[in-house]
Amino acid sequence: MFRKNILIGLLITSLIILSCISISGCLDERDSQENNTTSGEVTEYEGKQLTPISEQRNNAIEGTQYIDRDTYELQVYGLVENPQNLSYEQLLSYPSTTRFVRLDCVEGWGFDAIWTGVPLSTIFEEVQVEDNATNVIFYCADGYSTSLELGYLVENDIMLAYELNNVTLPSERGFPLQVVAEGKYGYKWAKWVTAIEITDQPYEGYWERVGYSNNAEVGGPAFE
Ligand SMILES: Nc1nc2c(c(=O)[nH]1)N[C@H]1C(S)=C(S)[C@@H](COP(=O)(O)O)O[C@H]1N2
Ligand SMILES: [Mo]
Repeated sequence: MFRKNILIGLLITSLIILSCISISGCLDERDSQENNTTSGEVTEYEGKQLTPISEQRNNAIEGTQYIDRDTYELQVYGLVENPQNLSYEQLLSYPSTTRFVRLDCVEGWGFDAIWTGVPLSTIFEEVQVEDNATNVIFYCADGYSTSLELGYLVENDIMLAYELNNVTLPSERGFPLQVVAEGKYGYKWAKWVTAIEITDQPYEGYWERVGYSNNAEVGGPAFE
């Protein structure tokens, strides 16, 4: 009789422990299951719905690049008075800007997000871009490259983003930096940027070289 009571007691105790574990597991996951987001990620900004990072597409030419934050440097050179290699910490230390921008891939898909980063004009001031400069080339860790006009970047206050939907850019999304080329097709949104060259020549990047428009204005022709 005594042994039977102990056995029943043990059984009840273990049932209680097991159910506690499963309930707390459910509570932890409930947040991210409801809206399918990474922890800390925001899903709305100034009344606009954002696309969860998990639902944003990634079609990079060589797959995800993994960049070490501690050894990373952004090289900025070309038609500048003061070429610089900027560390990740230096990039984070500049005044940041945040805004809602939609990415539209030329293939017809897209997503809405908020981006936080450093305005390129801040970096241009830092390196002292020369007066005759007209174009900016972005080189990436996967061998990808693209270019944008200096005037477009300055006039539209285009940023190099290090955060997406309020979280640090995940590696698959371009850590440490992605160009938020507002109003331009996705192939201008260079990810895993490692170098920026300032030039006075037009430049054709990876997709531009095979015929995609170098202007790349969203809504405009894909090819030129
Ligand atoms: N380094 C690098 N950047 C890149 C690409 C790439 O292949 N490599 N693809 C471009 C294209 S075609 C698009 S549509 C966007 C997609 O950006 P996302 O991964 O943020 O969705 O990244 C752009 N930037
Ligand atoms: Mo794209």
